[in-house]
Amino acid sequence: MQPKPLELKLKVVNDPEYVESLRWLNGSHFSYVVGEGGLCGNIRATLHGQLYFHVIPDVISVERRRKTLPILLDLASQKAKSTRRPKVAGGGVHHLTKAGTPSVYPYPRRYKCLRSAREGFVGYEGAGRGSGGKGCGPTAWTRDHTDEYQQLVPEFEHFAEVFRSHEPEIFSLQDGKTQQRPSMIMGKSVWSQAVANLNFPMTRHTDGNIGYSAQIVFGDCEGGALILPEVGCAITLRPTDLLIFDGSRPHGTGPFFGFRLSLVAYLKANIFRCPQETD
Ligand SMILES: O=C(O)CCC(=O)C(=O)O
Ligand SMILES: [Fe+2]
Repeated sequence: MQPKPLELKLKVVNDPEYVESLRWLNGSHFSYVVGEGGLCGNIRATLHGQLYFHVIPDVISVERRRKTLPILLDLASQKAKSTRRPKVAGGGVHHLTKAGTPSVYPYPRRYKCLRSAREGFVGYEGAGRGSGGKGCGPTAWTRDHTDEYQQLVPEFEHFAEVFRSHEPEIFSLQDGKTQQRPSMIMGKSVWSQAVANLNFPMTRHTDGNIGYSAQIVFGDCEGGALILPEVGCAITLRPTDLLIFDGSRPHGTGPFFGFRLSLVAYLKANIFRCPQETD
């Protein structure tokens, strides 16, 4: 039996003192000193009675991490054709910043970002951008790495099983949605796509997702909390933790030193604009 999580009732932060305590690195990238109220451990938090996040401990075993990490490193080292980096990787002064100008970068002089920052997408693209403009099919990495993809699927299924056992009602709503596009879902999970972010300090952003996302963090780093500015929380995930959170709420990554790889699985809204499957 899992120990009961600490239940938190969150409030939207209107506190000027808290806002003061976030030192903005630029228009959207905040600095947060972990230790000043950072959360860690077995926590379930709600806002107005709705689940905001749930940190579930002891989910990712050493064995699972050992198996998955090399695949995720490969995934994250792709040269993404379209990248969110210019929008959300931040600029200005950052602990790890060197004036990196990756080739995918449209305005090399306007932004500075981490030379080592990488991201790669696994699973399925919805309608619209991505997949070379075609959309509605597997991501390039998924198409080219069938074996590796098949090895990742049980991980997403494992996250989904943990999600189901801890949040059965929310899970079943999301599961119901996925039944409309089963061939665009990663295995028997409730997510259509995932991103591996390597050394990628995301600025404040929201993702165009439906329902709840799942996140794990690998690495050897100091800092790197997931910051939820709307509710004044910063969560530091341990290597064994699974985080279930609503990616449509604002979030971003605090600064960190060292190696950090995060994997976020989500259900993209645009898969529901793909043609209906017929059987
Ligand atoms: O790396 C993180 O902590 C956040 C990642 C994220 O928000 C995303 O990939 O959309
Ligand atoms: Fe995100």
